[in-house]
Amino acid sequence: MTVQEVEAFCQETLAALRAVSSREQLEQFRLTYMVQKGRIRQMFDRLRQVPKEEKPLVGRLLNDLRRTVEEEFAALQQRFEQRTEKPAIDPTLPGRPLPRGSLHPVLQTLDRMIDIFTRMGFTVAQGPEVEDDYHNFEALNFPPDHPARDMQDTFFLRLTDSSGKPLLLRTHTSPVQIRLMEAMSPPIRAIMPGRVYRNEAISARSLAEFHQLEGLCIDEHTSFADLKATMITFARQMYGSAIRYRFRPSYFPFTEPSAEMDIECFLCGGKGCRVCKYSGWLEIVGCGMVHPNVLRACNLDPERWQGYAFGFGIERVTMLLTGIDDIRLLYENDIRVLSQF
Ligand code: 2NL
Repeated sequence: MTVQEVEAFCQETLAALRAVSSREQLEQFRLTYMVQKGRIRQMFDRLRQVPKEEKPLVGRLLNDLRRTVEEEFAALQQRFEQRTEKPAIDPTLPGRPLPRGSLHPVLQTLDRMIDIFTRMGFTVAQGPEVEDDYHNFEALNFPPDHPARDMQDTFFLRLTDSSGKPLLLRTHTSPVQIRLMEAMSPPIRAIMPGRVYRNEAISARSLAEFHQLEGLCIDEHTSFADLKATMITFARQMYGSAIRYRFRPSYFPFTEPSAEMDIECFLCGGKGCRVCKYSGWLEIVGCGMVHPNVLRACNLDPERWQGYAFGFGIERVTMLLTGIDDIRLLYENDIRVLSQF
Protein backbone atom coordinates (compact mmCIF):
# COMPACT_ATOMS: atom_id res chain seq x y z
CA MET A 1 0.00 0.00 0.00
CA THR A 2 1.57 3.26 -1.19
CA VAL A 3 1.30 6.77 0.21
CA GLN A 4 -0.53 7.80 -2.98
CA GLU A 5 -3.12 5.10 -2.48
CA VAL A 6 -3.70 6.25 1.11
CA GLU A 7 -4.01 9.89 0.04
CA ALA A 8 -6.53 8.92 -2.66
CA PHE A 9 -8.51 6.95 -0.11
CA CYS A 10 -8.58 9.91 2.25
CA GLN A 11 -9.87 12.23 -0.49
CA GLU A 12 -12.50 9.74 -1.63
CA THR A 13 -13.71 9.18 1.92
CA LEU A 14 -14.08 12.90 2.70
CA ALA A 15 -15.77 13.50 -0.68
CA ALA A 16 -18.26 10.72 0.10
CA LEU A 17 -18.98 12.19 3.53
CA ARG A 18 -19.42 15.70 2.15
CA ALA A 19 -21.84 14.50 -0.49
CA VAL A 20 -24.19 13.20 2.20
CA SER A 21 -27.50 15.11 2.13
CA SER A 22 -29.87 13.08 4.24
CA ARG A 23 -30.10 11.14 7.46
CA GLU A 24 -30.34 7.88 5.49
CA GLN A 25 -27.22 8.65 3.42
CA LEU A 26 -25.32 9.51 6.59
CA GLU A 27 -26.25 6.14 8.09
CA GLN A 28 -25.13 4.44 4.87
CA PHE A 29 -21.77 6.25 5.12
CA ARG A 30 -21.35 5.14 8.73
CA LEU A 31 -22.03 1.49 7.81
CA THR A 32 -19.54 1.62 4.92
CA TYR A 33 -16.69 3.53 6.55
CA MET A 34 -16.99 3.83 10.29
CA VAL A 35 -18.02 0.46 11.76
CA GLN A 36 -15.76 -2.28 13.17
CA LYS A 37 -15.14 -3.91 9.76
CA GLY A 38 -15.60 -0.70 7.77
CA ARG A 39 -13.24 0.74 5.16
CA ILE A 40 -11.31 3.00 7.52
CA ARG A 41 -10.60 0.09 9.85
CA GLN A 42 -9.48 -2.01 6.86
CA MET A 43 -6.93 0.65 5.92
CA PHE A 44 -5.51 0.62 9.43
CA ASP A 45 -5.24 -3.19 9.17
CA ARG A 46 -3.20 -2.82 5.99
CA LEU A 47 -0.67 -0.61 7.77
CA ARG A 48 1.39 -3.81 8.23
CA GLN A 49 2.05 -3.95 4.47
CA VAL A 50 3.51 -0.42 4.36
CA PRO A 51 7.33 -0.10 4.19
CA LYS A 52 8.80 0.75 7.54
CA GLU A 53 10.04 4.25 6.59
CA GLU A 54 6.58 5.30 5.28
CA LYS A 55 4.64 3.97 8.28
CA PRO A 56 4.74 7.23 10.34
CA LEU A 57 3.39 9.30 7.43
CA VAL A 58 0.65 6.82 6.48
CA GLY A 59 -0.29 6.40 10.14
CA ARG A 60 -0.63 10.18 10.54
CA LEU A 61 -2.74 10.48 7.36
CA LEU A 62 -5.13 7.76 8.55
CA ASN A 63 -5.37 9.15 12.10
CA ASP A 64 -6.13 12.65 10.75
CA LEU A 65 -8.73 11.17 8.43
CA ARG A 66 -10.44 9.31 11.27
CA ARG A 67 -10.60 12.43 13.44
CA THR A 68 -11.94 14.63 10.63
CA VAL A 69 -14.55 12.03 9.67
CA GLU A 70 -15.72 11.73 13.29
CA GLU A 71 -16.02 15.49 13.71
CA GLU A 72 -17.84 16.08 10.43
CA PHE A 73 -20.05 13.06 11.01
CA ALA A 74 -21.14 14.42 14.43
CA ALA A 75 -21.93 17.83 12.92
CA LEU A 76 -24.01 16.29 10.13
CA GLN A 77 -25.82 14.02 12.56
CA GLN A 78 -26.84 17.01 14.65
CA ARG A 79 -28.03 18.94 11.62
CA PHE A 80 -30.26 16.14 10.34
CA GLU A 81 -31.66 15.49 13.79
CA GLN A 82 -32.75 19.09 14.18
CA ARG A 83 -34.27 19.22 10.78
CA THR A 84 -36.28 16.03 11.02
CA GLU A 85 -37.50 16.40 14.62
CA LYS A 86 -41.28 16.75 14.51
CA PRO A 87 -42.45 20.08 15.98
CA ALA A 88 -44.67 19.68 19.05
CA ILE A 89 -47.27 21.95 17.50
CA ASP A 90 -48.03 22.90 13.94
CA PRO A 91 -47.70 26.68 14.03
CA THR A 92 -49.28 26.98 10.60
CA LEU A 93 -52.66 25.63 11.76
CA PRO A 94 -55.32 28.28 12.38
CA GLY A 95 -56.08 28.75 16.11
CA ARG A 96 -59.21 27.34 17.72
CA PRO A 97 -61.39 30.29 18.70
CA LEU A 98 -61.87 30.56 22.49
CA PRO A 99 -65.43 31.32 23.59
CA ARG A 100 -65.62 34.88 24.87
CA GLY A 101 -66.67 35.14 28.51
CA SER A 102 -68.62 37.97 30.11
CA LEU A 103 -69.19 39.41 33.55
CA HIS A 104 -71.96 37.83 35.60
CA PRO A 105 -75.16 39.92 35.33
CA VAL A 106 -75.11 40.61 39.10
CA LEU A 107 -71.58 41.95 38.80
CA GLN A 108 -72.56 44.06 35.79
CA THR A 109 -75.37 45.60 37.87
CA LEU A 110 -73.01 46.20 40.78
CA ASP A 111 -70.41 47.83 38.50
CA ARG A 112 -73.01 50.20 37.03
CA MET A 113 -74.35 51.16 40.45
CA ILE A 114 -70.89 51.74 41.90
CA ASP A 115 -70.06 53.87 38.87
CA ILE A 116 -73.13 56.06 39.32
CA PHE A 117 -72.59 56.59 43.06
CA THR A 118 -68.85 57.21 42.84
CA ARG A 119 -69.53 59.92 40.25
CA MET A 120 -71.88 61.50 42.81
CA GLY A 121 -68.99 61.61 45.30
CA PHE A 122 -69.52 58.40 47.29
CA THR A 123 -66.51 56.28 48.21
CA VAL A 124 -66.65 52.47 48.40
CA ALA A 125 -66.24 50.81 51.82
CA GLN A 126 -65.98 47.15 52.78
CA GLY A 127 -66.22 45.20 56.02
CA PRO A 128 -66.26 41.69 57.49
CA GLU A 129 -68.92 39.12 56.56
CA VAL A 130 -68.64 37.53 60.01
CA GLU A 131 -70.11 40.05 62.45
CA ASP A 132 -71.08 40.40 66.08
CA ASP A 133 -74.57 41.05 67.40
CA TYR A 134 -73.65 44.62 68.30
CA HIS A 135 -72.68 45.78 64.75
CA ASN A 136 -75.34 43.75 62.93
CA PHE A 137 -78.31 44.49 65.24
CA GLU A 138 -77.83 46.41 68.47
CA ALA A 139 -76.14 49.54 67.10
CA LEU A 140 -78.78 49.58 64.34
CA ASN A 141 -81.60 50.07 66.84
CA PHE A 142 -83.03 46.57 66.56
CA PRO A 143 -85.02 45.92 69.74
CA PRO A 144 -83.68 42.87 71.66
CA ASP A 145 -86.72 40.76 70.66
CA HIS A 146 -86.86 41.87 67.03
CA PRO A 147 -87.84 38.95 64.75
CA ALA A 148 -84.87 39.56 62.40
CA ARG A 149 -82.53 38.40 65.18
CA ASP A 150 -84.39 35.11 65.30
CA MET A 151 -82.72 31.81 64.47
CA GLN A 152 -85.06 31.72 61.48
CA ASP A 153 -83.30 34.58 59.76
CA THR A 154 -79.72 34.67 61.00
CA PHE A 155 -76.91 32.18 60.55
CA PHE A 156 -75.14 32.03 63.90
CA LEU A 157 -71.62 30.63 64.34
CA ARG A 158 -70.30 28.50 67.20
CA LEU A 159 -67.67 31.22 67.74
CA THR A 160 -68.54 33.96 70.19
CA ASP A 161 -67.52 37.60 70.59
CA SER A 162 -65.75 38.94 73.69
CA SER A 163 -69.08 39.26 75.53
CA GLY A 164 -69.96 35.58 74.91
CA LYS A 165 -72.62 36.25 72.28
CA PRO A 166 -72.44 34.08 69.16
CA LEU A 167 -70.90 35.63 66.05
CA LEU A 168 -73.06 35.57 62.92
CA LEU A 169 -73.01 36.01 59.16
CA ARG A 170 -74.08 39.60 58.49
CA THR A 171 -77.72 39.79 57.42
CA HIS A 172 -77.19 43.17 55.71
CA THR A 173 -74.25 45.44 54.85
CA SER A 174 -75.31 48.03 57.48
CA PRO A 175 -72.65 46.91 60.03
CA VAL A 176 -70.04 48.26 57.59
CA GLN A 177 -71.66 51.67 57.99
CA ILE A 178 -71.57 51.38 61.78
CA ARG A 179 -67.86 50.52 61.59
CA LEU A 180 -67.29 53.48 59.27
CA MET A 181 -69.03 55.91 61.65
CA GLU A 182 -66.97 54.46 64.53
CA ALA A 183 -63.72 54.82 62.57
CA MET A 184 -64.05 58.29 61.07
CA SER A 185 -65.73 61.56 61.79
CA PRO A 186 -68.22 63.16 59.38
CA PRO A 187 -68.69 64.25 56.72
CA ILE A 188 -69.15 60.69 55.46
CA ARG A 189 -70.40 59.73 52.04
CA ALA A 190 -69.89 56.06 51.24
CA ILE A 191 -71.50 53.00 49.67
CA MET A 192 -71.05 49.42 50.86
CA PRO A 193 -71.56 46.69 48.30
CA GLY A 194 -71.23 43.09 49.43
CA ARG A 195 -72.52 39.63 50.24
CA VAL A 196 -75.15 39.11 52.93
CA TYR A 197 -76.67 35.95 54.41
CA ARG A 198 -80.12 34.99 55.66
CA ASN A 199 -81.43 31.68 56.84
CA GLU A 200 -84.32 31.59 54.38
CA ALA A 201 -86.00 28.84 52.44
CA ILE A 202 -84.66 29.01 48.89
CA SER A 203 -87.35 29.90 46.36
CA ALA A 204 -87.90 31.84 43.14
CA ARG A 205 -87.81 35.00 45.26
CA SER A 206 -85.12 34.38 47.86
CA LEU A 207 -81.69 32.85 48.40
CA ALA A 208 -79.71 32.35 51.61
CA GLU A 209 -76.75 34.25 50.18
CA PHE A 210 -77.23 37.41 48.13
CA HIS A 211 -75.87 40.94 47.60
CA GLN A 212 -76.73 44.37 48.86
CA LEU A 213 -75.49 47.83 48.15
CA GLU A 214 -76.13 50.26 50.95
CA GLY A 215 -75.23 53.93 51.10
CA LEU A 216 -74.67 56.39 53.90
CA CYS A 217 -74.30 60.15 53.97
CA ILE A 218 -73.67 62.00 57.24
CA ASP A 219 -73.13 65.73 57.48
CA GLU A 220 -74.43 68.87 59.12
CA HIS A 221 -77.82 69.97 57.72
CA THR A 222 -78.41 66.80 55.69
CA SER A 223 -82.11 66.54 54.91
CA PHE A 224 -84.72 64.24 53.44
CA ALA A 225 -84.57 66.45 50.31
CA ASP A 226 -80.89 65.41 49.86
CA LEU A 227 -81.94 61.77 50.16
CA LYS A 228 -84.67 62.19 47.53
CA ALA A 229 -82.35 64.04 45.16
CA THR A 230 -79.71 61.32 45.47
CA MET A 231 -82.24 58.54 44.82
CA ILE A 232 -83.82 60.38 41.88
CA THR A 233 -80.40 61.13 40.33
CA PHE A 234 -79.45 57.48 40.69
CA ALA A 235 -82.73 56.22 39.18
CA ARG A 236 -82.48 58.57 36.19
CA GLN A 237 -78.95 57.37 35.41
CA MET A 238 -79.76 53.71 35.95
CA TYR A 239 -83.14 53.53 34.20
CA GLY A 240 -83.25 56.62 31.96
CA SER A 241 -83.89 60.33 32.50
CA ALA A 242 -87.58 60.07 31.53
CA ILE A 243 -88.64 57.64 34.27
CA ARG A 244 -91.52 58.46 36.63
CA TYR A 245 -91.09 57.69 40.32
CA ARG A 246 -92.82 57.87 43.68
CA PHE A 247 -91.81 57.67 47.35
CA ARG A 248 -93.97 55.72 49.81
CA PRO A 249 -93.66 55.75 53.60
CA SER A 250 -92.11 52.61 55.05
CA TYR A 251 -90.49 51.27 58.20
CA PHE A 252 -86.93 50.20 59.11
CA PRO A 253 -85.63 50.09 62.70
CA PHE A 254 -82.54 52.10 61.74
CA THR A 255 -84.19 55.02 59.87
CA GLU A 256 -86.84 57.58 60.79
CA PRO A 257 -88.65 58.61 58.69
CA SER A 258 -88.30 55.68 56.29
CA ALA A 259 -89.41 55.40 52.68
CA GLU A 260 -89.42 53.18 49.66
CA MET A 261 -88.90 54.45 46.15
CA ASP A 262 -90.82 52.98 43.23
CA ILE A 263 -90.22 53.67 39.57
CA GLU A 264 -92.80 53.22 36.84
CA CYS A 265 -92.39 49.75 35.33
CA PHE A 266 -89.99 50.17 32.40
CA LEU A 267 -91.18 46.93 30.83
CA CYS A 268 -94.87 47.81 30.41
CA GLY A 269 -94.68 51.59 30.81
CA GLY A 270 -97.00 51.41 33.82
CA LYS A 271 -99.79 49.48 32.13
CA GLY A 272 -99.23 46.40 34.27
CA CYS A 273 -97.30 43.23 33.47
CA ARG A 274 -95.85 40.03 34.93
CA VAL A 275 -92.68 41.77 36.25
CA CYS A 276 -94.48 44.60 38.09
CA LYS A 277 -97.20 42.15 39.16
CA TYR A 278 -99.79 44.23 37.27
CA SER A 279 -99.26 47.25 39.57
CA GLY A 280 -97.37 49.38 37.02
CA TRP A 281 -94.70 50.15 39.67
CA LEU A 282 -91.36 48.56 40.67
CA GLU A 283 -89.90 48.87 44.18
CA ILE A 284 -86.22 49.70 43.73
CA VAL A 285 -84.80 50.92 47.03
CA GLY A 286 -85.50 51.29 50.76
CA CYS A 287 -84.18 54.44 52.45
CA GLY A 288 -84.60 56.97 55.22
CA MET A 289 -82.98 59.41 57.63
CA VAL A 290 -80.55 57.68 60.00
CA HIS A 291 -82.30 57.07 63.33
CA PRO A 292 -80.96 59.25 66.20
CA ASN A 293 -80.33 56.09 68.25
CA VAL A 294 -77.98 54.81 65.51
CA LEU A 295 -76.08 58.12 65.50
CA ARG A 296 -75.81 58.04 69.29
CA ALA A 297 -74.50 54.46 69.21
CA CYS A 298 -71.69 55.74 67.00
CA ASN A 299 -70.94 58.67 69.31
CA LEU A 300 -72.43 61.24 66.93
CA ASP A 301 -74.62 63.98 68.39
CA PRO A 302 -77.98 63.92 66.53
CA GLU A 303 -78.39 67.63 67.28
CA ARG A 304 -75.34 68.37 65.16
CA TRP A 305 -75.16 65.51 62.62
CA GLN A 306 -77.90 64.15 60.40
CA GLY A 307 -77.73 61.67 57.64
CA TYR A 308 -79.58 59.53 55.20
CA ALA A 309 -79.09 55.90 54.27
CA PHE A 310 -80.42 53.57 51.60
CA GLY A 311 -80.23 49.92 50.66
CA PHE A 312 -80.61 48.04 47.37
CA GLY A 313 -80.89 44.32 46.76
CA ILE A 314 -78.54 43.75 43.82
CA GLU A 315 -80.20 40.53 42.66
CA ARG A 316 -83.57 42.28 42.61
CA VAL A 317 -82.20 45.19 40.55
CA THR A 318 -80.62 42.65 38.17
CA MET A 319 -83.85 40.66 37.83
CA LEU A 320 -85.80 43.79 36.95
CA LEU A 321 -83.19 44.83 34.37
CA THR A 322 -82.91 41.40 32.74
CA GLY A 323 -86.48 40.14 33.12
CA ILE A 324 -85.19 37.00 34.90
CA ASP A 325 -88.11 36.04 37.15
CA ASP A 326 -86.51 33.27 39.24
CA ILE A 327 -83.57 34.39 41.40
CA ARG A 328 -82.11 30.85 41.37
CA LEU A 329 -81.38 31.15 37.63
CA LEU A 330 -78.70 33.73 38.47
CA TYR A 331 -76.62 31.18 40.38
CA GLU A 332 -77.17 27.90 38.58
CA ASN A 333 -74.22 28.80 36.32
CA ASP A 334 -76.14 27.79 33.22
CA ILE A 335 -74.17 29.46 30.45
CA ARG A 336 -77.30 29.52 28.25
CA VAL A 337 -78.90 31.89 30.78
CA LEU A 338 -75.87 33.98 31.74
CA SER A 339 -74.39 34.49 28.28
CA GLN A 340 -77.50 36.42 27.20
CA PHE A 341 -76.48 39.45 29.25
C1 2NL B 1 -83.70 47.43 52.04
C2 2NL B 1 -83.59 48.66 52.84
C3 2NL B 1 -82.05 50.08 53.94
C4 2NL B 1 -80.53 51.28 55.33
C5 2NL B 1 -80.82 50.20 54.53
C6 2NL B 1 -78.94 52.01 57.05
C7 2NL B 1 -77.73 51.81 57.61
C8 2NL B 1 -77.36 52.51 58.72
C9 2NL B 1 -78.22 53.39 59.28
C10 2NL B 1 -79.43 53.56 58.68
CL1 2NL B 1 -75.85 52.26 59.45
N1 2NL B 1 -79.79 52.86 57.60
N2 2NL B 1 -79.30 51.32 55.95
C11 2NL B 1 -81.49 52.27 55.48
C12 2NL B 1 -82.72 52.12 54.87
C13 2NL B 1 -83.02 51.04 54.09
O1 2NL B 1 -82.27 48.98 53.16
O2 2NL B 1 -84.73 46.82 52.02
N3 2NL B 1 -82.66 47.04 51.35
C14 2NL B 1 -82.63 45.87 50.53
